[in-house]
Amino acid sequence: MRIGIVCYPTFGGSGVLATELGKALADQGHEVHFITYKQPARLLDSFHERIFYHEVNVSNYPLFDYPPYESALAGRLVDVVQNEKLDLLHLHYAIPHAAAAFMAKQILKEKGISIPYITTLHGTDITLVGKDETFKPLVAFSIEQSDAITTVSEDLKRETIQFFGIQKAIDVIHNFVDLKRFRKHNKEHFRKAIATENEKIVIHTSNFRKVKRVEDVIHIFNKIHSQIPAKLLLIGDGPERHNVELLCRNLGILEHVRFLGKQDALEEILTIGDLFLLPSETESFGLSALEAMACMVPVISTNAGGLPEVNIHGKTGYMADVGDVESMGQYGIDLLSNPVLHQQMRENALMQAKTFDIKYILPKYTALYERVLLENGKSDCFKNCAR
Ligand code: GMT
Repeated sequence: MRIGIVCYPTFGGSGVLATELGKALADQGHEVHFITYKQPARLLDSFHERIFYHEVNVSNYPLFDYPPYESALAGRLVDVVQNEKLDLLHLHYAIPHAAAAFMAKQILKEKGISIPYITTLHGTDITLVGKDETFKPLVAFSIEQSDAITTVSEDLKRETIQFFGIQKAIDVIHNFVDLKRFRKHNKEHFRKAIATENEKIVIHTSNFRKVKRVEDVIHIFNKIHSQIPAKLLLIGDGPERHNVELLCRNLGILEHVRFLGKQDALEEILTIGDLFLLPSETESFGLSALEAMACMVPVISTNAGGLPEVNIHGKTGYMADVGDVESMGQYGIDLLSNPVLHQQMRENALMQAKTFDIKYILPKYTALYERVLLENGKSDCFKNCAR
């Protein structure tokens, strides 16, 4: 198949997932075209003969206080579909990708070209941004017009139906992890460099947006640290970073907290972790928790959104209500002070992560592509185009 993937090229979960999916499809012999405004972060380190990148350039004409990205994307989609003879488009994140794909599809139809599009909803496009009344009519319409819709959790499917009243069937295809990359490595030297006194290592990774409640991470860590010698590694960056640093300073724990910024080789850091914290306000799935679990790191998270589909309370870690930092801190103490329980949870975390192995999830996407192509009378292209 020749597949066009549209995503946000940043370090966010939806962009990461879309890029890893594209790489896996290319490994299987499909031709993958990324269409976005910047080279996706996880594509930068590799070259693949079947992966192509098409940049969307938005004119910065002085009249445009708000450069029309959606129109530029629609125009680029028309061009790429037509010239690269794409079979289908797969959009990650509804806003503004689904609307741009709808426009492109209509334009191409006039030219006698049929291009089905699949929209994968990742979470904040529905739970936060999608709930902005300004976006609602366009988001609801362009999702509904998709040839297929997927969500990354059962919970997000429920939310989407409830809020947008979507009538079309929604397939749930969970996030996946590449267990060959995310696994426990022996990095004792790195661990010793960070935890010079053999402290426990607690990790959080996110884009430091409000929804992640990174200040709660600090309060949870503070409670753990009051009883167990520990270090906190914070990976990622974003708007809350400054407040978080200030809070660490006010609590007098800054020397036990390391801000590592954005990191590519996440697996090398996760592998030295004893505990992963994800106290988000909402989380449609929680890819970062899954990646930690694959590295045998138990997770303490909230029970919001799709997190209970990933983190199993009392087995792979613990969950508590949003904002309940006391309980999350106490769970951390219980876990880190009990080596037998800790080891058991490490193993359970890996077992659970294995159920989301890319080898189980990728066929769900390819089966969906096949179905959509068949429904659109493009069965030949499915048979002929896999190389
Ligand atoms: O976590 C973020 O804020 C980034 C966001 C994104 O869209 O890039 O991640 C969302 O998509 C991920 C991949 O499907 C999910 O694992 C995350 O749970 C989801 N984030 C939220 O729902 C807050």
